[in-house]
Amino acid sequence: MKRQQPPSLPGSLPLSRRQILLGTAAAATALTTQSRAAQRADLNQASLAALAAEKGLLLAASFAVHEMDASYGKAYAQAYIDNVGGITSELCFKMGMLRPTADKLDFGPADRLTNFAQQNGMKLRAHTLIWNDALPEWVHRLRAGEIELLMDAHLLSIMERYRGRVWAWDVVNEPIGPWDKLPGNLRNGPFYAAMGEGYIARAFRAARGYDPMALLVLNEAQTETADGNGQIFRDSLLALLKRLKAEDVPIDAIGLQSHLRSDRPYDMPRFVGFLDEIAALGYAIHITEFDVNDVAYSGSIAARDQAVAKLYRDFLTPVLAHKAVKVLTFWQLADRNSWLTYGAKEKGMKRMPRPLPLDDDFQRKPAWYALAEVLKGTPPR
Ligand code: 9MR
Repeated sequence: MKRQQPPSLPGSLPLSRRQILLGTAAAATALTTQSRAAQRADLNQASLAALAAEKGLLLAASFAVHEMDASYGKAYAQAYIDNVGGITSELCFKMGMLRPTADKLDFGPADRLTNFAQQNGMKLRAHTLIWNDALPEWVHRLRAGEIELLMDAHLLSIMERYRGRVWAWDVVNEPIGPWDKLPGNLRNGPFYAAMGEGYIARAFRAARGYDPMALLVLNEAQTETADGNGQIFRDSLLALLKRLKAEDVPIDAIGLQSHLRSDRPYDMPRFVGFLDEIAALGYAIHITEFDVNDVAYSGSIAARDQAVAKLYRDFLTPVLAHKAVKVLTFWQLADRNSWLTYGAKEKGMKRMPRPLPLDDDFQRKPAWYALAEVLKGTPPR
């Protein structure tokens, strides 16, 4: 059989095999570039919140009302309207904001936040009712009995006012703190000092009474890393949850904050095993404060953004695939508003962190696209 000659272009010499292969490779590259561009265009059309909702997930981000008053306030609010279906109060539901002094309740910012959520059809997570940290200074001067009264009064006044408008309450935040060397590795502070571990059960029981409809969440930090610290947090949290379960304490979901860091190790099968254990106790799981501190990534901004996007992919793919995980919340949406950025500015650092899906101008970063891809591939629950 006569060997077929490679096609020749008019007026040119027949193409060599190598040229054809090169041509094919170039065509293939052109195709992949084209389909990548098409994929990007496709993702560009996508709303992250809608993609997440298709999979039975709520996509959310923390929100700070004072940012609406900044020069970029309109773009700030719009970024949330465009990207998320839920918001978490970053500041205004904390005791220090609601009760700046012992004799005053200031509902202004929380009302504003609640209205913003309502006007835009967003689910609202109130963060946080009881936390042994970030308390107004006057609380530290109260006696044990007064702390008990304060806890009960606080839960009643805040939950009665916002009941029906809050979708989930972070009732207790960060109960674990191994550095305090207390039984169960619990974190010390006024509430623990006054009531011992019992403050947790008491807060949840009161919360259920004051708002029987909303989700009640126990929110914890530092459980994500594969190092010894992560292990202590995971073990201590699981042990606490088992004790609370045995006492029938009404908790609906466990919040895992997930402030990831580029300089820490992660072991996803191990972390997924931890999610399995929480789910086996009957709790839903909410990822409540996701961001990536890119402090250890070097190189250009583009290279750092790619590395951040990779950690988004590596962490979120198995986590969002877990059926017990119902919510993914970012801690802010755009780099300029991140607690990490404010912290870096305060320290006078030259290099600003880039932890979030949107940049300083609320434009999409590689992390945004990484999340969109992960959401597309996430199995529905
Ligand atoms: O991002 C929040 C920062 O602006 C506040 O100053 C700080 C104290 O209220 O809280 C930060 O948010 C924390 C959250 O409430 C609990 N988990 C860790 C978050 C980052 O520090």
